[in-house]
Amino acid sequence: MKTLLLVAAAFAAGSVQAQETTLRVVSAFAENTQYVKNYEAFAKKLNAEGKGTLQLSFIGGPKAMPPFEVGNAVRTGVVDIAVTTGAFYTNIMPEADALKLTQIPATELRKNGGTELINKIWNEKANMQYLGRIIDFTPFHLYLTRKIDKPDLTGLKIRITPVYRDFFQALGATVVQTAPGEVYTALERGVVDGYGWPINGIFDLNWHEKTRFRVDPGFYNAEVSLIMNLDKWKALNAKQRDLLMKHVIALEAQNDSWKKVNEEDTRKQKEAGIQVITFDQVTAKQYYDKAYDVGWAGAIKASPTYGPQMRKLFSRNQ
Ligand code: 173
Repeated sequence: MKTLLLVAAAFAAGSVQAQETTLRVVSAFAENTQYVKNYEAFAKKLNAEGKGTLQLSFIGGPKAMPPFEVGNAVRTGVVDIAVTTGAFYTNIMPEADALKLTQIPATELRKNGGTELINKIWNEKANMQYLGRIIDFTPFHLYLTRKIDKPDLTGLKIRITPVYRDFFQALGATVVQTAPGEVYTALERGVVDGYGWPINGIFDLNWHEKTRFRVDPGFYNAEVSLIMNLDKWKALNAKQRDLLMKHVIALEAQNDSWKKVNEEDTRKQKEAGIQVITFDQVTAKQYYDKAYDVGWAGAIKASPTYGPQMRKLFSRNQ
């Protein structure tokens, strides 16, 4: 008996030395979305290589945790990592929403100091380590159930998240914030006349059934990223961090694949009978420029220190 106990103790010590850490992951987006599918492929590769070192364990999507609570769960360490977007955790810090304003790819932000700045802010204000971006090259659009002939949303009720709030309000809309999971019902019941969403993904939750128009051009750059609790990040050893970041950077480097997804979804929208509303060239430029003007004005007002620094590193011609 005594020998057995000693053997058990030795095993326990051995497993501590081996230091396999399992990180708990949640997603603010539903499991059937492309965002989560890409995450799953990434986690599968990481877990295969990470046996004995690092494992990712997926807890669930919006049914496991409401999207707007995910940021706080990462901040406090209730979960270790999240697949989410900055718009969903502006309750932690307003800077989170500025990731939509990047005009240069995440791979370049790693080189120009952009990612470093993000991590300075995310560490300091949200107790988070920003790991990397899993969607890029993807504009947002306004989708409608009613036709407009100029960029004037007066009298229309539009579903938003913080991404679109200032812009759609500047265009005269009445706005209603909802999680993605509530959009279908809001459209079905006529509670809203439209919604903001990226160019891809409207088929995942069947919104095409309730969508008649898409307004072009798109604006901003849809952002979904992996964020991690800072204490948990610091508790990883070098080997675990390297493994995690190797896979995150590989995933980030695949963001080009979104261009194809976006082309495909644009085609599918057309096939589904969704009509495209366009404006004349001057009006279209005004619409697009207004999105950025209003977006940066909001970001700088909310964060007078970091707003201008982010603008400098995130913008193409600054
Ligand atoms: O519209 C949204 O819910 C939203 O803010 C978003 C952000 C990034 C990707 C997809 C949706």
